[in-house]
Amino acid sequence: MTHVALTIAGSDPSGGAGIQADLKTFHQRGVYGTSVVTLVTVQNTRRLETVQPLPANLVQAQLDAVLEDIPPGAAKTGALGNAAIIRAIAERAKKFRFPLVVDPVMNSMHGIPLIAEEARVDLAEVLLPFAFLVTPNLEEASVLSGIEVKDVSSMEEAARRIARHGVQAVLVKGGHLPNVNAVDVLFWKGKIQRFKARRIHTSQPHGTGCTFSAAITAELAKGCELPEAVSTAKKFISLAIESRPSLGKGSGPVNHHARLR
Ligand code: PXL
Repeated sequence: MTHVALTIAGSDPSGGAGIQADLKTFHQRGVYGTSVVTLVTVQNTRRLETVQPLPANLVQAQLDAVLEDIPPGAAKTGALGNAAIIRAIAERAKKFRFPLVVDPVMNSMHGIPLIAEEARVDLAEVLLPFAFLVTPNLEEASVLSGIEVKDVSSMEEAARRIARHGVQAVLVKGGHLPNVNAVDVLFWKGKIQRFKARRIHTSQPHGTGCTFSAAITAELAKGCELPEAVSTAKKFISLAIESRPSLGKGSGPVNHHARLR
C-alpha cells in the first residue's frame, strides 16, 4: 500500500525549507508526496529577497485537483502568505477526512514575514478549528496564545490556550529555549507530554521547522498515533540537524536524507 502526504506551502528555491523540504522529507520517510504551492520566495541560504503569494483561487484550484484524484492520508500547511489563501484552504479543510497539521510559519529564518501580520488572527480563528495538530515555535506560540512563551511552564500554558481555537492537539517546540535541552510540549486529549532531545549547537539550520512538521505528517499518513509520530519525527529531525550537509554560503539546510535505524 502506498501512503500519501500532501503539503500546502511556499517554495524555497534553495531546497532547505518550504515545499522542497516537505517533499524530500515525505520521500525519505517512505511516503508519496503531493504539493500545493501557496507562494514563491526568492531566496538562498544567505538572504530572502521576495515573497510573492499566488492568487487564492489558484491555490484552491491546485488543492481541488489533487484532492479529487489522490486523496492523502495526512496533510500539512507551511507558509500561507495572506488571509485570502488561509480562507481558501480553510474552506476545503472543513471537509478533510484526514488529519491536517498546521505549521504556523510566521517569519523566515531571516526575519522576513511569510504571512501578512493581519492574517495571523485568521490562522488562529479560521484555520485552526479544522486542524488536527498545530506546531508553533516559541514566538508563534506567543502570538497564537496571547501570552509570553519563554520556558517550559509557559509552553504548557500556551499549548492549553491555543487548543481553545478548536485544534485537537498542540505541539509547542522548544528548540529556541535558552540553555536547556530541546524540549517540545504536546497537549493532546487533555494531557501534557514532553519530548526531550539533546540540544545540538548550530547556527540555526535552515528548514528545521518545515522538516520536523513534514516528518510528523508522514508518520500520520502511515497511520501512526500522534505521540509515536512526534517521537519518530523528533529522532529524524535531530539526526537531520546532526548530519547536515555543509551547503551554501549562509545558513545551510538540514539533511533530508537522514536515515533512522
Ligand atoms: O522555515 C520557514 C519557511 C517556510 N517556508 C518557506 C520558507 C521558510 C523559511 O525561510 O522560505 C517557503
